[in-house]
Amino acid sequence: MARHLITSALPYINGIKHLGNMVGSMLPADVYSRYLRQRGHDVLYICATDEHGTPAELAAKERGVPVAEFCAEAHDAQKAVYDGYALAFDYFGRSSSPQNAEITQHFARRLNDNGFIEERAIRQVYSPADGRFLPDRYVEGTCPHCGYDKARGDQCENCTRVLDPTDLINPRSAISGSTELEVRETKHLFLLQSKLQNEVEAWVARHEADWPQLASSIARKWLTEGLHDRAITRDLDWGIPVPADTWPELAAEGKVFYVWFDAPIEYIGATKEWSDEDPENRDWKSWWYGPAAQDVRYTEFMAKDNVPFHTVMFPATELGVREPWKMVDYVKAFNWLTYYGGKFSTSQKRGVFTDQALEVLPADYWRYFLIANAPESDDSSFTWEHFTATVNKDLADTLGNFVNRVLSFSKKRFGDEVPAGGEPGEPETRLGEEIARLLAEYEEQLEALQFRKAAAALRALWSAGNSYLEEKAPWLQIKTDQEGAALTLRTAMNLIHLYAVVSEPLIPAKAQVMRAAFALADDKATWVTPAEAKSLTTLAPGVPFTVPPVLFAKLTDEDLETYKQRFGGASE
Ligand code: B3M
Ligand code: ZN
Repeated sequence: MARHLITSALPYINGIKHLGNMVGSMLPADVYSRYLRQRGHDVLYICATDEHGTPAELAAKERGVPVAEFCAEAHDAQKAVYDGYALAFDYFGRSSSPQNAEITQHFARRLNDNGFIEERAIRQVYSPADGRFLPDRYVEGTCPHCGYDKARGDQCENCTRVLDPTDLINPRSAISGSTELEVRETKHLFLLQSKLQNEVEAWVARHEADWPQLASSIARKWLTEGLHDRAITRDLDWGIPVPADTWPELAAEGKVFYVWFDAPIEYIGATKEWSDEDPENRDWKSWWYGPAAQDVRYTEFMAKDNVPFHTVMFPATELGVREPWKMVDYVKAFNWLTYYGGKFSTSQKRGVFTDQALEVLPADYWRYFLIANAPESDDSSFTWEHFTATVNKDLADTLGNFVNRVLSFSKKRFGDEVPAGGEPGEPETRLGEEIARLLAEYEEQLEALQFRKAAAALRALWSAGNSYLEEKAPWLQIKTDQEGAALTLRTAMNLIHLYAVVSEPLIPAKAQVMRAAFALADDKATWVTPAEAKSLTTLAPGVPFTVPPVLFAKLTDEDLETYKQRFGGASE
């Protein structure tokens, strides 16, 4: 039993996310957390909304509500969607919490004490047309590295390089589009990352061998470019204030910390939010600080554009604080999920948003499809054709049909209890060995955080049941050999119970339905041992069962057409 701290990149507050967003962060983190919990590990899965920064401010302005009110509502709206997907966070916090403010200010003071923060007068982009200083991401232009013409002043989405607004070619205001930009002088705090370059490099070198190639290559690229000192404050009304005890002048001017400075700290902040709800039983520091946190294994989930911040910038902050804060052990990074090969786009209404997807079908359909097609080694494309075909083949035919066929046939012939039947023979031994082998493969892939391969192994487990059933054909067997047919059905029911347990990380709701089909006293999804997988006799004769409704609906050509009409398909 180990202690696992798991975080997924914090979804930004301004709006409901699309499916691509969820498959690259929260969903795999949830699958991994559920798996580890079932194996008996001590798991803490933390996430939160990332609430500071300009987009929140602007979204609130657009809605005509105070930004704090906007964020509170938007947080609840996002949380409701994630509940809809059964994302089992231990805590889903808010980066605007007092806990985060306290820890962020503490980090800044410590960085300052250690000589890693400096106050500098800078010349910043000011837009007279908008009447304000433009934060980095509100300056747009052409990327000097790759030529992408919609690069933002903080980062180029196309080549993932971190930028400064003044790097951009042909800069313009992203708010008004105005190109009449001025540069004015103002004071900000700078994090002297250049002083931490060697330490970060040494830290990455100690860890990158374990990381997936996607994470280590991005970290390396960033380190090769060299760590630059970065402004960590902004001129905004909304954010964590610069502490007045340390920087009275900047505090008086109303400077706040840059959203990317406080967002990763919210992983800690949200853990404290969790702990503060039940301080007698929860100890946030034991997950994050000092010797108590030494046995914690910390895994972060994120899409590739977030990798530089997690492998280089946040580690630089943590190192510079010079306190024993827990640093990440494993960075699981994802490529993009595309929509028919193109970008998911909010503004162009292309693609599927997480709330809309739930209007179409229940969460487990999505969870399974997305994990089975997670953009791990490469980008992966969502199409409705692929989605409906996968649902029909894997979920409706291979799993759902098996469950229903076995249970309804047995009920018809042998009544409401698991039948006894004769002693297991050669086919059962062969099946047991196959199941044990596939289960080991599934466990290995989950432990290696290889989600597509894990889904493939799970599918193979379901298929093995189908092959066994075809081979034994109890519907023929029963004509000549009642005992034999009963054995086949009892074995198949044991498979259903095993599926109910091991499918839980991917399809928790349907797994629960499968488990509940059997009237077991102890309905816990405790993981299956290799011996149980091999013997397939955990479910004893005489256990009452019921036949659940069809687990997964088969999708028709009309369904497919409806989805494409509603969301746009290949030709759009
Ligand atoms: N909120 C993701 C984004 O908005 C960002 C992740 C923060 S993780 C600390 O692109
Ligand atoms: Zn670029």
